[in-house]
Amino acid sequence: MAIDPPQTTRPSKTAGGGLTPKPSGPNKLFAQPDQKFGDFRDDIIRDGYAVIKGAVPRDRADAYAEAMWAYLETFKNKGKGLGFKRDDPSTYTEKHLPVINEKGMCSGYGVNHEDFTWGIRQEPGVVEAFAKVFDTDDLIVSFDAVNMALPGRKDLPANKPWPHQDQDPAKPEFRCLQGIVNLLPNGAQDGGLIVCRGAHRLSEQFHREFSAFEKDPVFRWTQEWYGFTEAGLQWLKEHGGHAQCEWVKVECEPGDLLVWDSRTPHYNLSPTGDHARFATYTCYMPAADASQADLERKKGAFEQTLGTTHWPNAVHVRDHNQPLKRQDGSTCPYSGENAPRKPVSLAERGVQIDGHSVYWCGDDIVVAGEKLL
Ligand SMILES: O=C(O)CCC(=O)C(=O)O
Ligand SMILES: [Fe+2]
Repeated sequence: MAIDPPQTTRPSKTAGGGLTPKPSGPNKLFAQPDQKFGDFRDDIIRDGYAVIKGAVPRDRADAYAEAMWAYLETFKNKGKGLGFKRDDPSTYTEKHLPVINEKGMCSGYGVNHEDFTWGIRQEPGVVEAFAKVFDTDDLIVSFDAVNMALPGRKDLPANKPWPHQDQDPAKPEFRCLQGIVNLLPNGAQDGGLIVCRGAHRLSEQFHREFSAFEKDPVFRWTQEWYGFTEAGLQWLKEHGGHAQCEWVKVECEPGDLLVWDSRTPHYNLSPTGDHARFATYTCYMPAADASQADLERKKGAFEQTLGTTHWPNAVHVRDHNQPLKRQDGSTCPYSGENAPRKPVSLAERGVQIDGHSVYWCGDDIVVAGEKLL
């Protein structure tokens, strides 16, 4: 089923022809002590995460999920696909699918630029949540992966807990809010996000008093990540007060937006029942916080339809020369195909969504009077 993109208009240009993004205002989350908002932001401050119910209307969430099933069924092969059929669990194997890792993540193949990922990025209820958290209307958005964790996959290694934070321990302040738009019913057996409630508030102390002296830390492939060892988890247990640092499986419905402070320890689980987990990772940050180098990388990712991680300023862009490997050691036959099925039809560098400007990449963005690209 075709999903019409949400209504958008172009952001207005300044007299100089550029777009000047508004930086975060005084009500950015964690900018002041004792903030009270009376909405999901209070949950983030207290717990490190929140669920925004129905951020995407149910009928649209269902249409995005349907688009993802159809994507798998017709994958890259002019409608014929690799033989995956949603109603036939015997086809839930790597031979019939794009490469999806044991965590359910699929990146590459241009999936980050398919119509459903772009549609979700433009959902007003999703954008609105991030605009509130950062107290600015001017945002940039990530080109992050999708999660298509199918039940009963025996051809993948077990998805063991991988508790981590997604930001550099040396930068202890609130910097990033991560987001997941959930698209299928997601109960106790359906896999999904597990968070350590309230532990974002202990993060600075943890790194100062514990991780700084760790002898055998978990390997970090990027500075913007930290993995917890058993000893680190024990520290959290001992230092969390009542109902703090309890590990919680976030249950949610199609269309719910899950957000968490990147300092909140978290991981995901795979489905153990009969149902798939479908979700997209979607994350925004103030455009004014991006540097010129960030925007150039982001522009490159946009033009080559490559994926990023959750960082909207394109801290990491997927290397398109890196082959997508199956478990049997072979390379997926579609590994190098980075083009989405349809070219991304965003002629402009940004759009206005319910009064908020979301920039895809940096062409017209001006920061402090200087045109960046
Ligand atoms: O899939 C999830 O629920 C979380 C994955 C994760 O760790 C992340 O997106 O940073
Ligand atoms: Fe993460």
